[in-house]
Formats: sequence, C-alpha cells, structure tokens
Amino acid sequence: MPRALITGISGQDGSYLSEYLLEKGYEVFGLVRRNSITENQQSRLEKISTLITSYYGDLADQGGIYRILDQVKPDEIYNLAAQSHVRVSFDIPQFTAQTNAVGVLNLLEAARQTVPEARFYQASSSEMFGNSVDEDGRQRETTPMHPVSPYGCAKLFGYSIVRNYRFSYGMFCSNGILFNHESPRRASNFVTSKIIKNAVAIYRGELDFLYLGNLDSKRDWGHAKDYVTAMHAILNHDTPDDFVISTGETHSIREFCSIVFGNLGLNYEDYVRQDERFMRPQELEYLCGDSTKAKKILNWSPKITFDQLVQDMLETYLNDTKK
Ligand code: F7E
Repeated sequence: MPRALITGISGQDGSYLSEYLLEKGYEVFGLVRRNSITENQQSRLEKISTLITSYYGDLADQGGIYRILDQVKPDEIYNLAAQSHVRVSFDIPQFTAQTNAVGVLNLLEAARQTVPEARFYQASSSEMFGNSVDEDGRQRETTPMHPVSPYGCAKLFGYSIVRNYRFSYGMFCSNGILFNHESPRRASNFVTSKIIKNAVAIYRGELDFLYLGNLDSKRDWGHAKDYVTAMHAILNHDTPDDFVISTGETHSIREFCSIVFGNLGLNYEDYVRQDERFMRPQELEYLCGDSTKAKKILNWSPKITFDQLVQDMLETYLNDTKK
C-alpha cells in the first residue's frame, strides 16, 4: 500500500485528495494545525475520519515535522498547508511568509533528511504570476512571475525552493501551479462561496445586501475535485516537473454575481454593494491559464464545467440550512 502524507488535510483540497487517494488504495496520513474549535478541523473529514491517520502539526515547527516524517515514512508528500487567503496576507504578511515560504523549506529539508526518496508535491499558485500575461492572453509555465501580494511572493519562494531541491539534490519535487479552484467545501470568505452563500440568504429574505470588493477582476475557476486528480498525476509522472492546472476559461466577479443571482431569479445589481474593506492594496486583475502541457504529458484536463461548478455550489447552499 503506498503511503501519502498530506499537509493541510482538513482543507478543501486536502479532504478531496484524501478521498481520491483512499479510492486508489493509499494509506493516508495528514497534518492538521490545532484550532480551538475542533469542529472546524474535522468537518470536511467527517466521512473518512476512521480511514485516515492525522497528526497535529505546523510547518513552522521543524522538530514536529521531522518526527512525523520519520514515523510515517511516506512515499508521497503533498504540501497543501498554507495561509491561503490573498487579502488576509496583506494583514499578516510575516505569518504568511513563515507558513507559505519558510514552511515549504522546513518540510523539504525534513524530507531530505528523513525520506529523500519520497515524492514531493508543492501547491503552487497562479497568484505567483501577478499581472503578467502572455500576448495571447494566457498564463503558462513559461510566463514571467511578478506576484502582487505577500501571498504570491511567499508562494514564489516555495515554488523556487522546490525546483532548487529538485536540481540540487535530485529529489522528486514537483509544482502544480493551480489556478482558482472551488467547490461546496470552499471556505465562505473566498469570493465564490461568499457570493453564493449571501445570494441564498438574500433569496430567503434573511439579508438585504451583499458587500464585495473589486467586481472587475477576472478568474479562471475550476472544480477542486478535478484539480486533486492533477496533483496525483503530477507526482506519478516519470520525472519531476512543473505544471499549470487551469480550465482556460475566465469570468469576472461581476459575471459570477450575475449568474448566481440570475439562477435565483434576482438581479445582482439590486443587492451587490462595493465596500472598501474587501479591496486589496494591489490587485491581480486577470487570470486565464493554459494547461496544454498537463494535457499533453499527463493526459489531464478538467471534467467539470464552470456551469456545473456553480450548480454544485448553489445546490449545496440551497439544500443546507446550516451553511
Ligand atoms: O478572490 C475579488 C478579489 O479571495 C478572487 C486562493 O485560493 O486563488 C485564490 O485566491 C477575486 C479577487 O481568490 C471580494 O479581489 C471581490 O480579485 O476568491 P478570492 P484569490 O485571491 O484569487 C489562488 C489561485 C490561490 O492560490 C489562493 O490561495 O475576487 N473579490 N470581492 C473578493 N474576494 C474576496 N475573497 N472577498 C470579497 O468580498
């Protein structure tokens, strides 16, 4: 049975990846950062809690990381743990850098010392591109990276140190450069979940307005369930490499509002208000990825369409009165 260790196992991606690897016959281990509200840590793992083994840990705690790697001896390591909110990274830049940059190095170094043969996946991000776009309006593996947030800057360090360990020590270390990916498990302070959750509350008469930041930025949104299959494919390729994972389709926040409210028979312009608090000091305006390399080399392409993603999220919120 191959053994996989997933940091950030209780997050959106960690929970989907665990389910996918369990189906494939893996033994799944995970790192969970301790939180005073236990329910927050467990909710996405409820269905599989008896099938996985989780440890409390933090990427900043080097001793703990060594101990866990040495005990688990994983064949594959998926580093999904991060301070994952771009807007929040402007409020807590040092913490973001400690986790998203130095944390990657801590894990890599512990892997080099304890399990140098293990394959290492790093959750890199399209936020690393900043406002850099190729002439055809796409971002791909060769597009220059000029991040515009503390989150993006920290992720660029993580991406670079993973490549450095690959070339310096011959370790099997790969980056998935994932564009935005959402699902019913997306936390409600990311824009897709926030729009859907609040539009449903407005539809039910529980709320008057939805306050958002920049409505004109554009994102390439895929489904997280699709994207975790790419993570596994990246680590199970013959050689370590870096891959863009995206849909190649882009929509503005305004368009997303229009679709969601429209689905509920409402006009978003009557309910959406702009609020300075949700604007960013510097904004990444436009993302539209080109995953040709992943398609050609890994035979990976997204299966779930944008419309299906919106429906999946919307139906979950409509059916779940607790959300
Ligand atoms: O914002 C705009 C906001 O926070 C999307 C993370 O998974 O993807 C994600 O980062 C857009 C931005 O995601 C609100 O200004 C407007 O232009 O959903 P988001 P993100 O920043 O793109 C990348 C690939 C990652 O790696 C990250 O970990 O929506 N926006 N109004 C808003 N965004 C939020 N959160 N809240 C608003 O009220």
